[in-house]
Amino acid sequence: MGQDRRLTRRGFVGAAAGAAAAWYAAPAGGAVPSRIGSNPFMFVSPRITPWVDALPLLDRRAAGGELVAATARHRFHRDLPLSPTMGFGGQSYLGPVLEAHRDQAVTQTFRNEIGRHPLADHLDPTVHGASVLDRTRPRLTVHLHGGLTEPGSDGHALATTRSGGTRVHHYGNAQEAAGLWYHDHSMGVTRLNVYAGLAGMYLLRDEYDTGQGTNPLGLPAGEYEIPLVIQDKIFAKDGTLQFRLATYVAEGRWEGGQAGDVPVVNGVAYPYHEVARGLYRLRLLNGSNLRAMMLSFSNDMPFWVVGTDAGLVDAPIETRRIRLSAGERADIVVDFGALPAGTRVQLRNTDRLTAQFQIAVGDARIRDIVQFRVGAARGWTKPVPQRLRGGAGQPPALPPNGAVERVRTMTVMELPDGRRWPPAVMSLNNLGFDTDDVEMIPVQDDRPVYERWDILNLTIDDHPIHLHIALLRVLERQTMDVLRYIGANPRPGYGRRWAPPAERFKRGAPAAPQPWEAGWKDTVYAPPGVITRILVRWPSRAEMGFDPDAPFSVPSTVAGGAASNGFQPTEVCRLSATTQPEVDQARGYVWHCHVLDHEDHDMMLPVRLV
Ligand SMILES: [Cu+2]
Repeated sequence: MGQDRRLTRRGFVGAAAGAAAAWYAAPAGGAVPSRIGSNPFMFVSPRITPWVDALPLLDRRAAGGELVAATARHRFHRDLPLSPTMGFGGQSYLGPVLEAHRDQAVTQTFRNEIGRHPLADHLDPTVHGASVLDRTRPRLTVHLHGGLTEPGSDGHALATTRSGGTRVHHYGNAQEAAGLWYHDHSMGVTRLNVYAGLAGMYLLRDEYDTGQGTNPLGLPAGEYEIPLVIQDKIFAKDGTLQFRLATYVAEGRWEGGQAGDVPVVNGVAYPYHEVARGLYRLRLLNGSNLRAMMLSFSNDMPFWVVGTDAGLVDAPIETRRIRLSAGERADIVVDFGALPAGTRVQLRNTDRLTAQFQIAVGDARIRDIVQFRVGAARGWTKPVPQRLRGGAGQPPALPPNGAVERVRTMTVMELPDGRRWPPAVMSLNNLGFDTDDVEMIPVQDDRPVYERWDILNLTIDDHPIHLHIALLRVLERQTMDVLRYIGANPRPGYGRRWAPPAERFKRGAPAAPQPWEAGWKDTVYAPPGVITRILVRWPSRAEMGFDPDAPFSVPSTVAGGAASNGFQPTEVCRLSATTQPEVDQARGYVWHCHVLDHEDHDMMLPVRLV
């Protein structure tokens, strides 16, 4: 394959279907699988008894001060042994729920005291940014997902520390109450660091959504407000945490995506929780690497969405299901008071992995996730609020969509890479993270800037797209003719922007967003073969109160490590001379796919606000 290899119709189909077919034909990677079920291509966890461990209620503490990330040992289930893991703030897995208040700035120091990586054997030193050093001296950089954060505190993927290092972040908290979360974002190892435990929730409060029982919105609070970090895991034959999923990919090779067969909530597999008869506010986070979940209750009871990624909706939205991609959050109110004492009801997932994933890897299923046991005691007996915005004692109603100043077309692709195994690299706009072709956003002093982004998912996989520092609203989705689009627009070599407009290739009528996608978000589901149109709101300089393009330091040793592994995703890739090999400064933010395995390799691009 030469430098001008084009992604022809045949080439593109080959990138997806061909890869799956090739993987089938490949020999297993040398290591002996620990346990294989009916599908010889995937690992299966030992059978685990559900509903024997209580749901852990995560520690809460005020944001600010020092949070140490360290290696630990954690028990995911009564019948499983201690697993090597990572956690923040002395927790053996995940971190405490940090609580902050609007406009009360905090200084949050993250200290890296991580020892040998608990998933060292799974680490692939050949993907972008990773090196063998990450096995013994893992990197850390912490991103506050959904935060309006100055660039040097945003947890840029290259702004990492190694063991012993600290990084001081300033969080202005100059934004509405919302359920944010913090997690590692280190280039090339994010999927392993988060899977091992480096994530936590960050509840931002304001004068309306105070988190107290007296809150003017009438939302359940105290013991009736429960953060739920939902994830999926695989456990090895010996019961310890495993990352590797596919038997035919050698251990220590990037696998394309990780989906487990055991649900873990707040760090425990199949937990139960005893609830009083009344309303509960559940702060849901899909903290999985890849898996999207369609969540409902086993008795099909309705519940109410009161907030999405970035804050409250105007009024509670009654629904019986809600879909969360990896990285998305939902703020829901559930009425256990309508159920008789003694009722047991499970929060469950009815979504399946994509057909592509099932063919290539297998259908690792997650169904019932957490069991609620309704007791006799009365709990939060106030009614479900009628409205959440626009009234007295409420934040202002959501504004109408601002006028779009610019439309940007973005492509989501999976490209063949014959020199790798598995033979694929993930890409946005046919570019890699080191591109010089940086998205430049002209921000204004005194008003936000609205753009429309048309995200074209040209693959047959799901990709949830996350923008740092921006807010977004889902406008509509429309099917497109991917093959005709590709045929009509020859793709240049990797590393040159390729995102032609798709107007001529749309099919059928646009579909409105799902009811649970109302309000401000920061992560959006981009389904395969679909144009996902979003309104992107870039904050004004006045709102930010900082220079969004201020340079910040990046340890050159880390960057050097990145360059020294010789990452070259395809024959036509050239690492940018301006950012490699010795970087000591960086600017701006990133946008990326929130499948952690994808952002690690190399579905993440820079963006600058200028
Ligand atoms: Cu993706």
